[in-house]
Amino acid sequence: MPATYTLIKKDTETAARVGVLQTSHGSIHTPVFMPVGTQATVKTISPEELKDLGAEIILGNTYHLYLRPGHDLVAEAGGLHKFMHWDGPILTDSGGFQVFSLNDLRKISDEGVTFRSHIDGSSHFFTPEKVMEIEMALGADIAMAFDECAPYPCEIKDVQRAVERTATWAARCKEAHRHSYQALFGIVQGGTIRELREKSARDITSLGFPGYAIGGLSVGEPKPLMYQVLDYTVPLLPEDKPRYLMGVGSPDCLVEGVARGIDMFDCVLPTRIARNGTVFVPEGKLVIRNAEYARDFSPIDENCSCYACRNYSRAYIRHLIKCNEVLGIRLTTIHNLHYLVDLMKNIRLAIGENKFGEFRREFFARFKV
Ligand code: PRF
Ligand code: ZN
Repeated sequence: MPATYTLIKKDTETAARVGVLQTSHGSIHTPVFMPVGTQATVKTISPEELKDLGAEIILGNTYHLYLRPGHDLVAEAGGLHKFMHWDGPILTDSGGFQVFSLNDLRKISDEGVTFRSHIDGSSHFFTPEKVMEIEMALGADIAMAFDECAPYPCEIKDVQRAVERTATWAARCKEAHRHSYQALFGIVQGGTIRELREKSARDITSLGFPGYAIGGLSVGEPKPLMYQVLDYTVPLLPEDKPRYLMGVGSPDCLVEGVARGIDMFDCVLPTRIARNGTVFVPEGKLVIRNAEYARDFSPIDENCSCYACRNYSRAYIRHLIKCNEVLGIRLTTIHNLHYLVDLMKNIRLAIGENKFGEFRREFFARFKV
């Protein structure tokens, strides 16, 4: 059964909505945050711990898994779910972003992208057909089309070429994609140029996908500009399909994305900042490495019910992180993922009660960006 989306309730004050996305590995309640497991693991966290946190879907990366251990090896293991012992839903990103962000030696043509491995410098060629072959072998529940993400800032003609390539590549992806249960989502590009977003949305939606992502945002543009692009782009996407804002995961952006009608988010931010000792609290970000927490024997957040907050103090976690002890970054990672999963749960509850506008105002009265 390929992923199917059911819209359950729309907020009356904003464009926020709740829904359910059903896949063969379980249901996902939206809006949802997807923890990133680039190399077939959410760094330092076991699948059982992810389940306990309440994570309903995780993300894997085509680019990384193709280079190491190789998609053929993952297929031989029985697919990504079995290989990594996660039986819940998985989404794989196509490499359309990683190839551009991790490679300075890449060469793009209409046919595809030549790039060098960041691991051993070997040369590789990604085409839409190749990426579909890899994503089908990995066997995630949702595969992303191969796209071109233009940087920011960027000349209009380059954004335009990325929009055109993204459209022809999306059509080629759709043509090459055959899978019993895997859904293929299209990606809208267009940078911060309204006419190009409109063209890309027309191009991609006219191909007909079971879900749509907005790519090319959160690549260095100011947040108000990203919100503006969402304001005019989301309404161009069909209401009865899920909408995914790629690579966005700071709490304030999740609330603002949901307010504009986004259903799915992913980002390395919560797990990455956890590893350098930064945690989310209702007031914003807290740098637990700081000296001011050396004798703070209270939990990260006394109202948080995560494993770290139930059992450990800021002083202890700070000590572990200062000593580079693995448990320290495991605890901050567990807390940050729990914070976002909980935030999304509370957002869904608020939309369900038609109180999301109020939730948003209360959130920003406390949370300092
Ligand atoms: N395209 C793909 N993956 C992505 C992005 C994109 O534009 C982004 C941009 N924020 C993150 N991940 N394929
Ligand atoms: Zn916690």
